[in-house]
Amino acid sequence: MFQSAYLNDLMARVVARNAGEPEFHQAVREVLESLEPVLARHPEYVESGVLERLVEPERIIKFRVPWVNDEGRVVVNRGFRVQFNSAIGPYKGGLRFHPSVYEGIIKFLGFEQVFKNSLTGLPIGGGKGGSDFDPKGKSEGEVMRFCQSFMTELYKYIGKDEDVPAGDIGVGGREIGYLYGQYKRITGLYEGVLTGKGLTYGGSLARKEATGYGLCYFTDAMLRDAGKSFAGARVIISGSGNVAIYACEKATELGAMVVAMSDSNGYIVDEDGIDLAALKEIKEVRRGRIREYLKDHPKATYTEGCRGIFTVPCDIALPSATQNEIDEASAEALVRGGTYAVAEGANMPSTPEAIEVFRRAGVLFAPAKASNAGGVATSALEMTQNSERLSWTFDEVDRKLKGIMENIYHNAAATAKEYGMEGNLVAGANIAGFLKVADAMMAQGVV
Ligand code: NDP
Ligand code: 2IT
Repeated sequence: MFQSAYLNDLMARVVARNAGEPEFHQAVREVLESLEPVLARHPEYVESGVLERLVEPERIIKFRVPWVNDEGRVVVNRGFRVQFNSAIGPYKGGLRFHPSVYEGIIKFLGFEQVFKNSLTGLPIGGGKGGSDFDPKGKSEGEVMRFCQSFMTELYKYIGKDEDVPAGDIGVGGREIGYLYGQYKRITGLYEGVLTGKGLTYGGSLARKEATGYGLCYFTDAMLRDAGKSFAGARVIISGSGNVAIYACEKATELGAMVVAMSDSNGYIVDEDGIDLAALKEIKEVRRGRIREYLKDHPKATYTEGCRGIFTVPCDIALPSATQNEIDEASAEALVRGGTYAVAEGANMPSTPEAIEVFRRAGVLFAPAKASNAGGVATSALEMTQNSERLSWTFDEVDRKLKGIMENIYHNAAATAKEYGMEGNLVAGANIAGFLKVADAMMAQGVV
């Protein structure tokens, strides 16, 4: 329940108009809760219908993706692109390939992306897409044919100044390559229509590392403000994909010991610190399962079930797998285990009840749309390099990324303080992200 009757009514309409999409409702509710004090100060946003427009995507594209598997059978998946908001730039956001994908997941991700992209300070609007295709267990040929079919429909709606997709769960360098090849083949355009590209065809150095590194830069700024640091800290990271791997790399470089990581089947604990070279070999090269880590690390342990990782005692937790992976019970387990900081690498990994547990326990909490913005920020830097037809060095991109993440932290912290909620980065990030988009929407009239 909100204090404002207007927000109660708006939320009820969002739920009714988007029935059966709980993740989308959750994302919208959290933002609206943060905006309550803003609307009290700025009735003009209500009068201009900014919020009604913000919760409705500008466009939703939904399409059939037919392809032929290795047995010669026709398989039909569903493709989506939600072009959520273009007030401050072309639609920008990743593509997720995972069997759990449906419209509600893409809408929640697209909605979050609008505010995240605003926080980066760069000119990018919000969008998200994907498919219920499961790349797991598929051959190279199957993945390629699926990507080609997906792009054969998607290409009609995207372009370097229109909508620029990238990776997310199940979409990494390999998939981006196949998607890019098909876009170029159909349109004849060699343009920066996707980010996360390979380095030989327009990709940016440090994009692969950016989300994980950026998460650690943000967390480092938050910890330092509280008189703490990664040095000597015990860290757990859920997931073992793109975000988790490079969060592990940077946290370790900053002096932390990462003792546990997971995949959707289970988690490993290595009290000597995760051997990242071995994990990369399993996950990035062989596309294997995390339990294979035990073969060469007999002292490590593997436990079935991915949620158990949050019972491993740690100082800092970096959830970097998927939405709602930390529920109330997991949050309580973390607090019991001594966790004093949680920074979200994944999108919306903590349920509202979990966030409430952290708040009550005084845990430093970095919300996803601020702390994982380094990936999309570096995607925007890739777009800039593509427009310039130049490529910057790794250090140049990494330095800019660090500056952007520190800036997001200070902006979110200062905004929270300005609205009388010092230390509440959820509110600070939501409000700061909202203000830029709302002002741009007001300036552009009712569109
Ligand atoms: P990857 O596909 O590279 O890795 C995903 C990891 O999370 C894998 O270890 C996977 O395990 C695990 N995982 C996925 N779904 C589930 C599930 N339902 N339950 C338990 N574990 C699961 O994806 P990314 O690392 O790119 O993305 C991880 C998170 O970070 C997502 O929330 C994404 O939206 C977010 N993110 C990604 C960005 C990027 O640049 N890539 C940028 C900002 C946010 P398994 O292999 O067993 O499926
Ligand atoms: O959730 C995200 O911010 C991403 N998956 C990255 C999007 C991008 O366009 O790089």
